[in-house]
Amino acid sequence: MVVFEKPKTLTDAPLHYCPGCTHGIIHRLVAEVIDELGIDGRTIGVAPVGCSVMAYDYFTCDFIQAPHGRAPAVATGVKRADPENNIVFTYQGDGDLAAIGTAETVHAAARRENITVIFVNNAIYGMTGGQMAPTTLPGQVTQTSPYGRDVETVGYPVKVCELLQNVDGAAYLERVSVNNPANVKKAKKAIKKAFQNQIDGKGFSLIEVVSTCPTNWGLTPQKALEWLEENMLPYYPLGVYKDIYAEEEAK
Ligand SMILES: Cc1ncc(C[n+]2csc(CCOP(=O)(O)OP(=O)(O)O)c2C)c(N)n1
Ligand code: SF4
Ligand SMILES: [Mg+2]
Repeated sequence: MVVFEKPKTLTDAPLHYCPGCTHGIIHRLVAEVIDELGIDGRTIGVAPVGCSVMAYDYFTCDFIQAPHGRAPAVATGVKRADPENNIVFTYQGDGDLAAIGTAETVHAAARRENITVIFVNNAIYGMTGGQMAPTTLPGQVTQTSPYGRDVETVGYPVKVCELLQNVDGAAYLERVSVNNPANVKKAKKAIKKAFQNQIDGKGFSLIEVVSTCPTNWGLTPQKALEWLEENMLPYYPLGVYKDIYAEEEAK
């Protein structure tokens, strides 16, 4: 008999996330992967500043909370301190990873740090009340773009997978979503591969999860999923952006 249980790597703490927020699903997928790979005793997470700042309350593994945007730098230190034993992942929002933390992200990839990055792209600064993020879509209304993001004045969204595709050190980049059950399964597979790559010493892996923020998008959970499908996915197409080992094997 298959029993649907909470992953062992999640604590009993109730999640503080808003109804319909995809952070909870992504936490669960990361925890399931840690359980299945049997790495709970040696995994260390690095929490960002953002809505997931308190991720350390929800996972049973060790956690460090990094200053805004600095998670890849902190993860680098933790990984290099004991590369054979430590399995290190960062969990970061788009404001954290693609605005204030852009340099840390790009250089950790360039150095091919053997870490796993979980990047939650919800096109907005959720925690601080819905300001425009680097990934906010053209025309998207936010607290700081009340007439819609005007690319003429504030520039174009940053596409993280496409950007890192051109960084030689990046080993594995995939963009997934958790907007329906089929995509949740694909997201888990990608997250698992990103952790397995680290176990195998393969280097920098980043999984971008196209996500919702119903609260700051001003939508119900259901409408937020529809908005994601209609607006986010055409701009941020899902798929593998880089997998150097698959490319080498195919040669
Ligand atoms: C150095 C610094 N600058 C700015 C902030 C304010 N701040 C806190 S969270 C945040 C953005 C969070 O957005 P994101 O990373 O997209 O995460 P989300 O809440 O959407 O999951 C900002 C700008 C801060 N805490 N520290
Ligand atoms: S503000 Fe947005 S990202 Fe933050 S918990 Fe609520 S729905 Fe999730
Ligand atoms: Mg965000």
